[in-house]
Amino acid sequence: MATSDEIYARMRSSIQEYDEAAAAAAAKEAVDAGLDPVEAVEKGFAGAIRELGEAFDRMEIFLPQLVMAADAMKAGVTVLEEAMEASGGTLERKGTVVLGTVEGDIHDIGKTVVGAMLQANGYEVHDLGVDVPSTRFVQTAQDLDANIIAMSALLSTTMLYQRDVMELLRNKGLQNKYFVIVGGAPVSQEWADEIGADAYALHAVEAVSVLNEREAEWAR
Ligand code: B1M
Repeated sequence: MATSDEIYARMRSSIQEYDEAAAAAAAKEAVDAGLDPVEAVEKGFAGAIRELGEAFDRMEIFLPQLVMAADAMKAGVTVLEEAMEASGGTLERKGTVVLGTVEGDIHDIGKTVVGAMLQANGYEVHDLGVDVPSTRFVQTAQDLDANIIAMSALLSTTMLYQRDVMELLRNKGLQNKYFVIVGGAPVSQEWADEIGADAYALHAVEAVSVLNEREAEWAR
């Protein structure tokens, strides 16, 4: 049986080689070995994709290669996501979350990991996908009578749409109706404070712990 480090190494090289089948196989190996799926995303796939992002920044690789690497990562994350969801299958549903990546932004891997983790921890998650218009976050939260709006942004240009949603909520007098949590690589606690969001989380595990700890603020 392979060790966890060997499995993580296979996960990393599947991304570096843009190999979807190898990424899915390595993820399956991680699940079969009983590794924690979220830890496997971080220790296996995430480091490799971030390194490729930096290589893209230095113009050592081109966008099609980054896309192929992201596709490989998605194939692997899909396998791990199923494992995360399965582990939450018997839990009682907690709050209802409307989740998405903000307008103009098509990065969906981190958002999907956050959604799967929330689901695995008992939250009912409505994932609106990527490039979600600000009005859709608010309208869906109203339609579903949700407790929480969760917004991901990976670009410093698109994080501004998180502020847009906050303004929309204030204009509609809904700022106290929903608990808003924001996250994504360029997002910080300072930004969350500046736009008046209720919470910020650095990663998926923290998103769960923040919402669990602050249940009194979003439960109605
Ligand atoms: Co893009 N991209 N990208 N990209 N990409 C970044 C974000 C970038 C930092 C890369 C770089 O230049 N070094 C840079 C942004 C610079 C900036 O604005 N500061 C960038 C750029 C510039 C672009 C394009 C503009 C490139 C171009 O066209 N010239 C373009 C934009 C397209 C668009 O959105 N309109 C673009 C496109 C792409 C791809 C399509 C090739 C691909 C995305 C594919 C996909 O998602 N299906 C891609 C990728 C893969 C990346 C990097 C390399 C990796 C992102 C990722 O998946 N990480 C990224 C570099 C980086 O992040 N260092 C980069 C793994 C994932 C598990 O982590 O998403 O951070 P992450 O999510 C974490 C946490 O952030 C947090 O929890 C997650 C799990 O722990 N989190 C939350 C996320 N959302 C949260 C929400 C929460 C709480 C926590 O609460 C609600």
